[in-house]
Amino acid sequence: MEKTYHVAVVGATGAVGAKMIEMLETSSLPIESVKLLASKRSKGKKLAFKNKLLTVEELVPDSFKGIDIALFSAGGSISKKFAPEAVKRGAVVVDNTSAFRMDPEVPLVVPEVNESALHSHHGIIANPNCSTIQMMVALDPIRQAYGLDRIIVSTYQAVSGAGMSAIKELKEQLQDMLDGKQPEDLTANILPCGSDAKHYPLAFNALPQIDVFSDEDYTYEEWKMVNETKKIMSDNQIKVAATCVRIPVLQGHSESIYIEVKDSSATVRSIQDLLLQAPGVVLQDDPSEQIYPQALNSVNKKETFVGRIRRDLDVNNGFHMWVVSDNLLKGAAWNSVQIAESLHRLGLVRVN
Ligand code: NAP
Ligand code: 12T
Repeated sequence: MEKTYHVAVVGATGAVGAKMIEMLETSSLPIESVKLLASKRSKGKKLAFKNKLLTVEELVPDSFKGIDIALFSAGGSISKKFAPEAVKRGAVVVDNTSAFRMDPEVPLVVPEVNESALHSHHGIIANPNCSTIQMMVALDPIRQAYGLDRIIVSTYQAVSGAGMSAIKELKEQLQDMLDGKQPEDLTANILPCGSDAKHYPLAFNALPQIDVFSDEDYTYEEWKMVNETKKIMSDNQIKVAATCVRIPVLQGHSESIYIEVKDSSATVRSIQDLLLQAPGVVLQDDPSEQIYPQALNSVNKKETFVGRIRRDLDVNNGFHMWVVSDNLLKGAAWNSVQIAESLHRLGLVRVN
């Protein structure tokens, strides 16, 4: 008889957790049961899974008794505290936070790119940052064919990446503006970053800060894109710089990406042909018909959309492109469930 799994979702009431539940409903994973975990605040709340109502339970260490797979998305401090508790009780953890991503013992996985890294797991697997994931899906086929020397990326990130409370804040600001409020009278308590000192309105705005500032005046979100790219592509030499910007979009991150490839035989046409075949990629690139990826069209899709591929006007091996994906799906919930499916297919749902 096929093994079936007891699955836990930690942070089930959040923006990512809600999508994890949806992704599990349609997953090929043989699921025996689903346990929904969140804070004490949500205890007793009921959420639907496959036409059944499940009751949200408060997260405690013993929540993981009998659990085979635990999907974490409740913030870094919760993962640091509870992921080891889950592993201790025999569960494999797929963690969506930045808590373990750069730990050399923890595989950082985008299944289309480095699924084989899963073989070395010791109980915890990290899901990369949303902005990194979609960039890896688009660029790895190009790296494999032509080599990648450098990446310069600017992101246009949706507010849902910052959670339910940020979504609510933006919606209220947008309504207030339409009702005639002046920008200086808007309420801002969360964005650009809940834990930072100052807050600014996002409505009808663009904020060049995601997460807190760090070394060299890059934000932590920008450093995540740099460091995670090197780890996933197993290349410490690759040059990467990022500028991460929050825009008043609800769902779907967009990225303007400039690359320099190593092999000078690459052309726009050959890159388009590669991406037509690439796993998880949909090419949407026909300027003559105004065809290009758009955040609105990426919502609730699992794929990464690529278009606007064109050569740089001055640098021989330089190319530009526009890359869009649903930050809550490929950027978070779908990539995590996809990792769980890979673990199952490879016989790696076990802790050692
Ligand atoms: P969110 O909408 O604010 O949801 C937070 C979730 O965490 C809620 O379910 C909340 O439960 C739960 N939680 C908070 N404190 C808790 C506690 N003390 N014990 C147990 N559960 C607790 O946030 P989100 O957007 O879903 O993101 C959640 C986390 O996922 C983020 O902090 C981030 O680390 C990660 N994330 C990763 C990516 C990525 O790039 N891969 C993208 C987005 C988010 P209550 O409802 O009970 O408060
Ligand atoms: N601050 O998982 O605010 O590292 O959009 C993902 C998204 C952190 C993360 C965001 C963030 C992460 C955001």
